[in-house]
Amino acid sequence: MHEWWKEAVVYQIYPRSFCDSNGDGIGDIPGIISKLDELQDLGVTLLWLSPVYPSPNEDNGYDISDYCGIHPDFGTMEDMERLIAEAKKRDMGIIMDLVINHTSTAHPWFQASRNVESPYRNYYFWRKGGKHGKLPNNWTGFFGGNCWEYDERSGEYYLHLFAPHQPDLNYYEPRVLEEIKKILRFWLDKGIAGFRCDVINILWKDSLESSPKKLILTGSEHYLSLDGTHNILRQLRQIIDEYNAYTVGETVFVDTKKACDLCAPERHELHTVFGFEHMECDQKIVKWLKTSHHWGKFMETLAKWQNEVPWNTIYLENHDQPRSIPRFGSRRYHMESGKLLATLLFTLKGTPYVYQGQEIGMDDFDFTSMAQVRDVESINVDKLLKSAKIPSTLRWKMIRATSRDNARTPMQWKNKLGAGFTSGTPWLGINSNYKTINVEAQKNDPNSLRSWYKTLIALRKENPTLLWGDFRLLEAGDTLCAYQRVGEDETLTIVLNCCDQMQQTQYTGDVVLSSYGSHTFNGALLPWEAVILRGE
Ligand code: TEU
Ligand code: CA
Repeated sequence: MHEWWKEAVVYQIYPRSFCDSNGDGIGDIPGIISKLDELQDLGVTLLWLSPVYPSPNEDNGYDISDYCGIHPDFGTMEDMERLIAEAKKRDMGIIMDLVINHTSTAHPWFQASRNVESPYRNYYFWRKGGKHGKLPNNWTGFFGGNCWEYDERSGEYYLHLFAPHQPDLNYYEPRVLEEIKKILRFWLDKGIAGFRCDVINILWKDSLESSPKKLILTGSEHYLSLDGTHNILRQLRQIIDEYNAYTVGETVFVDTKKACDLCAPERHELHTVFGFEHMECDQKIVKWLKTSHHWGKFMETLAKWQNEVPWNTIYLENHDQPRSIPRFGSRRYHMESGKLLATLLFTLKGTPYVYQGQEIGMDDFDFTSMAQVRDVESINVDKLLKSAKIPSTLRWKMIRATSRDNARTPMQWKNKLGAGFTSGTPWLGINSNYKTINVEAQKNDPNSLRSWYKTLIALRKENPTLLWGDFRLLEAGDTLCAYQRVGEDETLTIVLNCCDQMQQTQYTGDVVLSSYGSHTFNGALLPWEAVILRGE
């Protein structure tokens, strides 16, 4: 089926870091509106906004205190309505971040639930501890450490799989899901196109028993992709379908089988999921232990998802991951490898996601110490490593390579103080390379990375083979990858030279596009060159 969201090109906005309209150093909704023309020019059709709701910002908005409001830092509900309308005028839809595994501790439900007698008590998981400060169970959380916090007022602990300020909602209490359904309708009635559903496959906890498994994420067998979650998703999907809206679930620790259980069309749960497997190819056990990146393994993983999941999301970056060029490409061939990564993004089968700044090749942060880092996860991990007596130079090396702040530095619009992001002091340091890497410098340059994104987006929109053609892997090597998209009356062959050297290959065909702009092809590829060929 050719549903509308399969043809979409999604652009993720991290609002705090996108565009600041009033000089307070924080990106905002009027700032986003002021950039809609630029986004339309790029060709993207759906905008996913990371959370813009009221929040104490312990985890930059992923700790929500009011699901039906707008954080004053970002503007007003009128601004939000204007954004939806202005986007619509430009044929763009908006998807909101739906964070319903947990709320903020500042949410009125949680505040009420601290009272043992309150009808809201059961909205969260409250448990007594044992003697001598023994916690209710031995689970460990996503940001490291245990996941119970003691509340003086009620004399019990509450469960939080993320930061202590993010208490998990208890879906055993049926009223919780009823509240969530109302929230869905509230936003869908405002005309949004769908939701990106935060850590959506961990909603249901089957028990709070301790786990014999002592490794990473102890206890996770009690909440990863369980039947209770599938059941909740089917209920939410009914509302989504009433509005012909779209959902993409952020699903942690899923293999292709589990992914299919969450997004196969006949199951009526999510439309698509974000898998993590390709993003975990360069890590050992946990994300803070990086190993080198190998294209062979990376491409094979992508190919596995291409072959086994009915419709994929294609992404190489988001607000939780370091930037893609230094990670999968080459600093030496910055622009060239950026173009190759873009080619991969738009020629695989699925709905592509571009994260803000990716289209101009934004780099990881250039901070020099922990003092500049704001990410709650990095700060936590640094503390944990410190208590394990890991020396500060090694700690910094790990944080630097993995911190989520790498992707959260402000958007680089112009070569001027504040990078065109803000006229004030930015909430997070701007990368000093804004002078050369910025939208203005690339916008009118036909050879820029941004122009290459534009070219590929335009090609994908008009080419049925790139949209619907079957995927067939030809080669997954550490320096050379090739695959085909097989359409009804044409076959496209995509060849990627994933290294700093030139390479002679056996591939032939007419050039549809080359990232070096060449029109002929004799099998030889320049460093990080990507070509799309017609014919086999
Ligand atoms: O992320 C969930 C998640 O599992 C990871 O990507 C997480 O951020 C971390 O890297 C685990 O090691 C989502 C959001 O994308 C993230 O920004 C939030 O912090 C998190 O949920 C909690 O809401
Ligand atoms: Ca602002």
